[in-house]
Amino acid sequence: MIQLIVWYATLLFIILLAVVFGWVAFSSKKKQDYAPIIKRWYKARSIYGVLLVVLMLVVTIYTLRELPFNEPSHVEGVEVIPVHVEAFQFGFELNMTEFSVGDTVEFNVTTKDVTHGFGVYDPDMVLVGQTQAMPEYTNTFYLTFDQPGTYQVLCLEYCGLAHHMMMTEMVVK
Ligand SMILES: [Cu+2]
Repeated sequence: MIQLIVWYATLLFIILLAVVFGWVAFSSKKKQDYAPIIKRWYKARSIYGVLLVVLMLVVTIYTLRELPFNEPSHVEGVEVIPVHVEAFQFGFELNMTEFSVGDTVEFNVTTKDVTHGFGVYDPDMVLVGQTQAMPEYTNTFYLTFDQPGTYQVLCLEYCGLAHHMMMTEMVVK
């Protein structure tokens, strides 16, 4: 619901911007005494502007073509273990914290209060997966545990005075 409202609001503002831009461009053609002197620089600026628009369009389309980024990213057909994660100031509630090597887990992450991060670190303290914990949203990501040991979960979003103490553990056997 909220996404739909945001989407329509964005669309509305894009149209508004385009209308204002068009109106300014349309009403800026009055002749002035020094027009011939700067005419060719206006031309250069136009070419530069068009080049910029084309470049930005290409970059935008190229970088947005894979949206949404939270599409399932596990191998099709692999059985996943759904785990519910609820972040809060200042900790995490997981309905399951013990797994086996080779398990593919589907973390469904949300928060009770403010926005938090959910970052999973392997036993060598290398970040192996993360997502944002957002109020009223559930963000999903998939992780396959490929080595045994104790995995740390740290909050990756500054969320208050005790943010640095916000962590929990998962054990993989
Ligand atoms: Cu936090």
